[in-house]
Amino acid sequence: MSGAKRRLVAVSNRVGPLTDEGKAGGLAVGLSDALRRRGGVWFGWSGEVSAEGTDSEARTETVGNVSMVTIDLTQEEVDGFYYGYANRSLWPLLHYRLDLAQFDRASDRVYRAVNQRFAARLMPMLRDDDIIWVHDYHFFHLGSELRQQGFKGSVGFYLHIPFCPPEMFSALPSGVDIVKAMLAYDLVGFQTDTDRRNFIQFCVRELGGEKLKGHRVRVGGRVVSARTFPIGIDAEGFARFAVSPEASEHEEMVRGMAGDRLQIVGVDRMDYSKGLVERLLGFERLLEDYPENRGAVQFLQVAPLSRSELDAYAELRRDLESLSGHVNGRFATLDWTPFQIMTTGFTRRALAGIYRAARVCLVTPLRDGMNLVAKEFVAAQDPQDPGVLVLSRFAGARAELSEALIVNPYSTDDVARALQRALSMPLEERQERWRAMRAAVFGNTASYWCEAFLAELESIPKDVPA
Ligand code: GDG
Repeated sequence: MSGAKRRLVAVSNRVGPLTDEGKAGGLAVGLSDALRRRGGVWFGWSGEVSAEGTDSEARTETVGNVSMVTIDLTQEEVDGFYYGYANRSLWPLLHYRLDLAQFDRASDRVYRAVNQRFAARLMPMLRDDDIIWVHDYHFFHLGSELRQQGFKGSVGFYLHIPFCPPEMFSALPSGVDIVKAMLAYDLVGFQTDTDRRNFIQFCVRELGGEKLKGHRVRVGGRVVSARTFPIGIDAEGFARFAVSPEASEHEEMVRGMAGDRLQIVGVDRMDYSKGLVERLLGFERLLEDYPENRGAVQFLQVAPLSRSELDAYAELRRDLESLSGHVNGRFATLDWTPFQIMTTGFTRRALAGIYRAARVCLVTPLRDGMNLVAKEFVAAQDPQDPGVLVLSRFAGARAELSEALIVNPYSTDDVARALQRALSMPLEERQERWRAMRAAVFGNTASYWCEAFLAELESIPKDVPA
């Protein structure tokens, strides 16, 4: 292989930021690093709605050797592609919530059409030896569309969310089409071995595929590589944030608010996959079963609103508000409010300070691809006085963070017991557990994740002109 790195073309629903480290999450950090190193294009939806939609003129913002290119969607495309198929069908289903998944063929059609349009708009930007990396459940069909439109080079796909078991995935009316479309990629990457196995099992059981050596699967004439690449964070960068003036100011504010009470913190988009209701019930059970905590702990949940146009999300908000009123009404005293929820977001530096003020971080999703909050919490801790991570067994992060207190988020008793243990954990044990988790978080960063995926994709031979 020649020394020069091939140009990278990344596709994701939303793009950027490329440079603003204060705003960038794990995906943006990893990708912008790789894009800067290789040069390339980052292509996605502008977030804008216009009458032209996917036919709109592309907006390009260029920073050094990287261009961020975006196009609009029409209102109909937003409704069918984004809210409809991606977030009413795929998101709940892939998070094992068949009860919440809605299927309708109109939004399936719009989803495919948007994938086809994105491929068509991308094609003229591509060079034969580009390496294309498509992200997440919004674009399952994009690779196959690129192939149909004649692209022969390397195309990889990464799924940021779980892949549910085949018995469940088969409920999706267009499930077979989705998996067949995934076979057009050279490499499909997953957060955990469980997700990867679920995908392979679907190929074997439902499509008559054959499992080959080296994490490959053959279906008909197609061979695809399916590998696990757990996503990481910019650990050094986040640890630096945690000692920035803005972080310290927020750390002090939270500590001031808590007084000499121990602080429990949760940070999640307001999404039913994050187990927020179950978590609050666990906190209520703590106060019920371990009364010594009454007046001695408080719980701050940061939960910025997300997808609030969808019924399931509006309902979750109502449930949380009423449960939080119930818990506070039941236990509050004149000088103590046990639970506080905030739906406005913070900057990343401020968040780092909030994590640092916490004695316990509750990360208890019912199902989560990875969960970067768990890793950010670890990176933000003070080595002299680290907090304790209580982590769901159903978060992808569990595979790397086994030194957290692992809980079943559906079990109110289990969450309450783990909270009690975390709140009374001696300093030495906290430090020991934190050191092990720190090693994991700093050992598998966003950049490492990105380069591991790209190296694997590049190692798969393609017959394209150099
Ligand atoms: C998907 C998968 C996978 C939260 N509140 C604020 C804020 N956040 C940031 C966190 C964290 C990010 O949002 C959330 O990331 P998660 O990984 O926890 O969850 P999803 O958004 O569901 O992400 C997930 C991820 O993709 C990456 O592959 O791990 O499993 O579901 O970075 O810090 N950021 C700011 N203010 C807030 O108030 N600035």
